Amino acid sequence: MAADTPPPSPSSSSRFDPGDPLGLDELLDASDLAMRRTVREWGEKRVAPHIADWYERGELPDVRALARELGALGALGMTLEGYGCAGASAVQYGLVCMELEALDSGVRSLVSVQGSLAMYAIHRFGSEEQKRRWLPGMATGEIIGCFGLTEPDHGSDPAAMRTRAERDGGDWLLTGRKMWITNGSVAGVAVIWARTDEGVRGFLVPTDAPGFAAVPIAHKGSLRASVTSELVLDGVRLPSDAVLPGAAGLGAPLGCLGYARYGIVWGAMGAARSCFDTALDYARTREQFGRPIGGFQLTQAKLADMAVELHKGLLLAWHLGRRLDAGKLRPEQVSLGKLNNVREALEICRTARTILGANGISYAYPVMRHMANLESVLTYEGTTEMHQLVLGKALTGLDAFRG
Ligand code: TGC
Ligand code: FAD
Repeated sequence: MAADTPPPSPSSSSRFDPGDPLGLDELLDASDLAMRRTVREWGEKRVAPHIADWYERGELPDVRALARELGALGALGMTLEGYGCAGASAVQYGLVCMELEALDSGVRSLVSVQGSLAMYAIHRFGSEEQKRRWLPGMATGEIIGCFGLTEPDHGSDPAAMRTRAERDGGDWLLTGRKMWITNGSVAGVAVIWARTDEGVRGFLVPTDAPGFAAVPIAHKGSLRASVTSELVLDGVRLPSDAVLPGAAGLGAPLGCLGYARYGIVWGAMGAARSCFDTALDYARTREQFGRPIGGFQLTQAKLADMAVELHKGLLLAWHLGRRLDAGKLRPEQVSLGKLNNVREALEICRTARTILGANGISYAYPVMRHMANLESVLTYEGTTEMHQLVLGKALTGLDAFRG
């Protein structure tokens, strides 16, 4: 640059886009944008017109057809290589999670559990035979998977799990209960984590095995358009090759949570975006005291703060995605992302709710539904407190989990 050329300075020569105020789309390449567009268009046609009704009725109807369509989009196990999986980047997976959660956290949950938990566990810890048996059908959505770690009495502290697997001749016998299991009642295969004499091991349980039962959990005030179940394992007999050979110790199931938590970092911003867009539109058109409520300074302060947190959260998600694609993402960094983005997404949804006034509590708008969903998202895949403690331990070197 010539000595007399002034350095670039902020100017208003480029357009300000209220949907992308930081110009973050410039961080995405053509295939990222194409993937986002494809999933958004699918969701607008297939899910958006019905989701409020499904949610109110407390069901995700025709979940098997939905899973097959998501499989056809390449969204199931999409970052995995081989076995019919798309081998996409972590950033693309994040964008898909965001589009799906902008529809409803339940749709993103279906995909997270299928791909990032069940398929990931088989891909990472399974034998070649297990991978060939399960993964191609799971990638197309023909087979739905679930992931059973949480128990009725052991959620944040899975190290204390009671579900047990014992050797019986050449077989394994599984006994115990798993609670709050997404996809449980519609799964063809359950990845079950159980205590054994050799420590925690993972088992692939075909859900038609005698002694296995999945009981849907009713009366939920959140994640209503999602299948959530209790799993009962009453002496389920499995052949010796049902155990995941590469998974030994609690590190195995905890190691599976990384990808799913990363997807939530993006997904939560999808729910927040939907609430922000709804609130902005409402603020421009709803009139009180003779003018649009978006013209009041207090409403503008809310919208400005929401936009700041939404786009900071997206920048954080993209940064973590780039680190994941480069093989440099640490679990503590995932904790930071999940902690921040879910907490801020919930705050954005709550603020949107206030902008909509009484309409904010109506299912005619998506805000209350997203807000209630995010209460589950705040809890599953590690509660806010667990991620604070993970970060606290990394910062201080002191483990505060056990007092
Ligand atoms: P700790 O001694 O810290 O760890 C035991 C072993 O695990 C390793 N490890 C991890 N590895 C990879 N990624 C992580 N995030 C890991 N966290 C721990 C660790 O290095 C160690 O390995 P090794 O080789 O030394 O043995 O274990 P701890 O018992 O002290 O527990 C730590 C704590 C509290 C962080 C952990 O228990 C935890 O994350 N608790 C939260 C449980 C949780 O998140 N459950 C999620 C269930 S699945 C779900 O919610 C699905 S919802 C899906 C949807 O619908 O979207
Ligand atoms: P608890 O562990 O009992 O915690 C209760 C409260 O105590 C929380 O606020 C927690 O942060 C706090 N607390 C606990 N220990 C400490 C501590 N040491 N210090 C400070 N505070 C502490 N699990 C699966 O395995 N698979 C699934 O597919 C799945 N899907 C789910 C779907 C939904 C809709 C929901 C709601 C949950 C799902 N879960 C699933 C379970 C989820 O992972 C657990 O609910 C979560 O890990 C928390 O466990 P808990 O509910 O038993 O709460």
